[in-house]
Amino acid sequence: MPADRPGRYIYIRDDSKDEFWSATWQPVLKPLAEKKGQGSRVRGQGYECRHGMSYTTIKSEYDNIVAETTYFVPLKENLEVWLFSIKNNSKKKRSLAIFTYVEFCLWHAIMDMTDFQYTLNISKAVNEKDAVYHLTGYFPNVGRNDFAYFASSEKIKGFDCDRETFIGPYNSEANPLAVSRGKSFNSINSGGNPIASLCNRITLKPAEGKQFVFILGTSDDKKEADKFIGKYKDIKNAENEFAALREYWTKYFENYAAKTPDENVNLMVNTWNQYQCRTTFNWSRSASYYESGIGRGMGFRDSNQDTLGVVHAIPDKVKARIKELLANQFENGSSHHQFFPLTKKGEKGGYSDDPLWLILSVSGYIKETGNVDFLRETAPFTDSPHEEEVFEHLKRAIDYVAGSLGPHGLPLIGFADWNDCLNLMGKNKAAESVWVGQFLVWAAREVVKLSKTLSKNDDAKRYTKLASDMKDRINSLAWDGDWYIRAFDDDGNPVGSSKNNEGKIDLLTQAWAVISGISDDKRSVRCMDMVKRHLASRHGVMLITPPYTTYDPKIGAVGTFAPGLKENGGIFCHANPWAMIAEAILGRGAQAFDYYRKIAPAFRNEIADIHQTEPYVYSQYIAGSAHPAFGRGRNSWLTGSAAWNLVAITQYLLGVRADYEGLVVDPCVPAHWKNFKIRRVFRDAIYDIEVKNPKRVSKGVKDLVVDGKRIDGNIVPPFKDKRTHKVEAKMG
Ligand code: IFM
Repeated sequence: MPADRPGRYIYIRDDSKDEFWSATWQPVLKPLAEKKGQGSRVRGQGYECRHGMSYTTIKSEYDNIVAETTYFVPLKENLEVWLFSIKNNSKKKRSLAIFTYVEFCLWHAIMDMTDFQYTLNISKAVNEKDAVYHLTGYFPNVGRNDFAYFASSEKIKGFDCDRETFIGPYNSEANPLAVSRGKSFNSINSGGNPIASLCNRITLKPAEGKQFVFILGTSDDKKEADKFIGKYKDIKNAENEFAALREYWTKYFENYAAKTPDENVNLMVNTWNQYQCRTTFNWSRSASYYESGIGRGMGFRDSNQDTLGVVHAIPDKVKARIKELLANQFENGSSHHQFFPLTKKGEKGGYSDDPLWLILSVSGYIKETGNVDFLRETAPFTDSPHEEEVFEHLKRAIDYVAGSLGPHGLPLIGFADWNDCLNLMGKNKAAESVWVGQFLVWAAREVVKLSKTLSKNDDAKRYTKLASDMKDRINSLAWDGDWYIRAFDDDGNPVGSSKNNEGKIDLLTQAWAVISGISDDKRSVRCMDMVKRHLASRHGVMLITPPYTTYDPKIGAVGTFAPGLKENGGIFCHANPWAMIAEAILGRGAQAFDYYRKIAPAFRNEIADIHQTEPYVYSQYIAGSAHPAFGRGRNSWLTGSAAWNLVAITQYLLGVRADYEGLVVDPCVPAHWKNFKIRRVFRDAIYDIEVKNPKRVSKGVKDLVVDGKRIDGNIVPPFKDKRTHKVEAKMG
């Protein structure tokens, strides 16, 4: 049974009472002292857990002993610090033993699962001074000699390196034998399951406290490991590293900060949403609580989208990531679906939308930085070392998608498009995606703008025509009467149409009709009204309705999910921002904001018992109305929801977005908002923007004053002068 057990614990033992508990409540589950108003759902679970930027602090109290541990990874070191403090709040002297415990993995995730007879016979962990070294890292076929280590800042009184010995034959992590008997076994590990447990003993007078630093690191150089062990003997070094981490995040957030009338919005855009964006950028979909790190690497479409959430803060890292992504494109313009972060090896293909996401990330990077020269830099292909200019890569992406059309002249859907589970292709190889057609129009128009910047007029003409033809085709073939259909199946029948019994309407083709600009005003309003009527719910906008009730091989994996879950009628938080953006383009600020607040985690804190996932990061989806757990979030953290929600709120609702010519100020907010402020770093200058809304409108900037001078239009030019510029925008 999978359980919330991270395999890293601190046990505290009162030797005079032969009693022990854990500083983090789990895994011993001893009833801890509750604080007034703490509101724990389980009696005795009175600990406080605070998550901040790159750290977690857990505080607890048992029998007047207060323990607090802050966990973090220093900025430039391959190790985790546990800054542990313990205080005696009782009136008596107390003799305590601190047992730490770390369970190691065996270095090679696949062999750990498929050939553990091997790994369990090569494991090795030993004690040296105040540390345990886990030396299993040698795999001849991997050719690396990494090891892990765990160390205490204080002299230890005992250790264990072997799990079975420490835990005992019939015990568990809740009552390890070494802890319950009050003494380490001093076991080493030579084959079997390696762990590191260190025992420190202290005596605390009343009101006396003590601090420890425990470090858990990995290295391939013993000297380096020992250097860090020495460094963290001094608590000050841990405190300094923690301060440096805080400083890092303070600086990071200085790139964008908003002050709006809504505290939940401020909380999301200024810290948590940006923080989640940075996490998804780092990890893509490769390893998390939900992803084991083996099956999924850096998603090609995912990583391209993830750049949107961080490009304002770390443009150079974004550029480097785009280069990696470009190198996963084939010479024919198609691309791998994912690649692995360590080996950089790509795999899988056949997703019809993948190639086009490159245009999103490259154009986003250029809009932010103004670095048009990037288009002239070169990158290789995944199937050829031959290098071509970035611009050429983008053209090939478009040409590939535009050259893979089906019977209606729409893009073939391939294995799937953005919706991984809409697998329509059958023996005719004829299924087509209307949404990829819309996305192609958006991408081609972006490439037209880039062509013009490079004075490539023939390209500009060619892609203008391509976009216009595709737009006309979609409008003549895919308008269902009230909304756009989603696709044509392998036999040419519509999917996402009023004619279907299930999956009658799909959010994607409505929102993207507006975003790509293919729909006229009438159709835009109509299809988004239909989104509200059929897909909007009190917990957010569902992806499709009604969900599929059975698996139909002609429709694909979407029908394997219970109705209301994931792509089968779930509230996909990744796709909801597209509804927000579409509503903002239509100028309907109240509706756009309503969609925003329905899924933004901070607003869902009030219903945390229903939502269940963390109230500070987006989940991939929230269960839709067809599911008994309607409103329950799932798969938090590594999801495109992070970047797209940040784009929707900052660029389309608060409305300040980077464009090729400068910073566009184009807010669309609830009409009752009086004013709000944004401070943003953009191309080597700082912009202090104040938006005033005296007429209480939702959209439209009437006056734009930059450094006291009125300017035409709503684009603030890039000053690139490292100075602060005051921008006043009056809506009306
Ligand atoms: O578009 C995908 C994404 O790449 C991974 N998560 C699910 C989304 C929708 O299928």
